[in-house]
Amino acid sequence: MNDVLPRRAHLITLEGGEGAGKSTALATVRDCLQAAGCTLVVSREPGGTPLAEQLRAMVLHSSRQDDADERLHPSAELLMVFAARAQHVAEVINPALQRGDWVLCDRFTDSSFAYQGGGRGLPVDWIADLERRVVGFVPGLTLWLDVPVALGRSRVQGRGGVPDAIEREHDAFFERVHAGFAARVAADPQRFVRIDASVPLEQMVAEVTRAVNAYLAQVRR
Ligand code: T5A
Repeated sequence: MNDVLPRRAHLITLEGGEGAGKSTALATVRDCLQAAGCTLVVSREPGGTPLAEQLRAMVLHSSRQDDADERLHPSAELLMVFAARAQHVAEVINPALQRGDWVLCDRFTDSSFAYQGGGRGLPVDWIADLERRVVGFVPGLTLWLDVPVALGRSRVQGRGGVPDAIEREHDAFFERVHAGFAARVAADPQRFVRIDASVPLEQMVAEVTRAVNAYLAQVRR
């Protein structure tokens, strides 16, 4: 599926399950790109524009209570993350890439395949169709921060705070999300670098730095 979509070399995305350490990895990638003199836009999904951030809040906080009168339907959730993405691609990502800037994005379309496809069980061909129509390209590099579900969950719990609608899901949901990411990587191994996110942070930072510098050397060859 992915192989028919063009790559955007200047788009780097970070993916992974809950508590994988994306915040630290994002700062590491940003530092590597800035050190290499790249002009950079850092963004996130769902979100990245005012409207897309409103959609994010609706997705993550619409049904906080288990006894809420109205739960967000999985297909509505999928369409909302893609509505946010349509806005983000049109307003932020495409203009930045057209200027020749780099874009570093915390989560992107692979999260929809993993969470709405794997986690919620929605048909992967729906998601692929939305990806083709709404986005039309894939990143040049995607770092998959791979952490066992139980470890990631324990880190998030250790951080405290009120869990959002997705964080309240059960372990079986997150195991399906993990399998969803693994399937994405297997389908497009050239785009992904798997980072072992179960190791101490300093080790993960070193692995991320190596991967990004190797990618920069390849793109600039
Ligand atoms: N979503 C998103 C969809 O369902 N569909 C979509 O299409 C998209 C784009 C977004 C949510 O939306 C869903 C997926 C998500 O549920 P988010 O803000 O990206 O929300 O969500 P999270 O993944 O939940 O982000 P987190 O901030 O919770 O996770 P991180 O960034 O991976 O975790 P981080 O860096 O905050 O780390 C958590 C804690 O663990 C520690 C950190 O210090 C921190 O305290 N930690 C480590 N400790 C020791 N060793 C390590 N290696 C560590 N790594 C992290």
